[in-house]
Amino acid sequence: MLRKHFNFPEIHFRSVVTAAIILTSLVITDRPAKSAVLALSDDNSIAAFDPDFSNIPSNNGLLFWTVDDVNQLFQNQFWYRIGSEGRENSISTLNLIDLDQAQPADNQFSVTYAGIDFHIALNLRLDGGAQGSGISSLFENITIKNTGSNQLDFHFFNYTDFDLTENGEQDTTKIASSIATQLDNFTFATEVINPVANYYQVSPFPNILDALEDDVTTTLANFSEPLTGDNAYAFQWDLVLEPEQSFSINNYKSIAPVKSVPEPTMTLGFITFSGLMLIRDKLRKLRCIAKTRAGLVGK
Ligand SMILES: [Ca+2]
Ligand SMILES: [Ca+2]
Ligand SMILES: [Ca+2]
Ligand SMILES: [Ca+2]
Repeated sequence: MLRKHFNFPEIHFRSVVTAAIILTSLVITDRPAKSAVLALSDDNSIAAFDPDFSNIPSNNGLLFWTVDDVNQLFQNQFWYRIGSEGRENSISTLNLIDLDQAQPADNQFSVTYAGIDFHIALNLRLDGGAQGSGISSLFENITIKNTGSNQLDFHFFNYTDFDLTENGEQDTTKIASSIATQLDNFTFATEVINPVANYYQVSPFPNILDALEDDVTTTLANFSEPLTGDNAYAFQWDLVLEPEQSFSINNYKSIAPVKSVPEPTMTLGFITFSGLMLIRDKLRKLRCIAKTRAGLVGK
């Protein structure tokens, strides 16, 4: 059973003002020193992604996301499985073959991993809001390419554990095939994905993380009822890729203060409905970006 602990002492979140200082903070915590932790910063927001493998499952991938110095995220990472049977593995177990964080673009990076007969390219872009606004968004584009000469039966998972307002215990989470929402008294998080997932699930932490890390084949359960407590959720895409074929996924995660939603005494259902009103615009934007990306993928 995994035990949850904060990835970093809070003092480091509150004292950092630049990505460079984050890197210094990382080195002096008890997390093993990593030369390649990628810091993202934009306006009121900071996030960090560790592209290297850690044998502590919750220390892989995106490790925090602070908005106005308040951390909202415990972990966001990707797992995969080849074939209909066998175990899943974190993408950080693969060979990191490319890493690009072009300066001065502190708010984005891309990493590419290579497995046997496939590549996974991950692009992350952080867009913080004005200082004090409590608003932030994180855009993820993932491209999976079959680099072999045979058909590839590929299963891809995006796992997300928001702990809103620095504590997940009072968070309520709901998920469906193309959207997840989570809120507490202060913060509202939404994730919109494109294309729609084949499977999805919300469960108390660490059930999904355990399932992604064990030796048993995992298919998410499509459990979507709202859950309150320290939850995590995941989406699963099942793909069949022909040789040289690529598949692109776009995920749009956003954070906002509950007070910015124009109704003071709403239920989760109502907020979800409000969120849906915003989604049309987001999906339109995602399709637009997906088309642009698709143009790049074939090259
Ligand atoms: Ca911004
Ligand atoms: Ca909370
Ligand atoms: Ca499993
Ligand atoms: Ca949580």
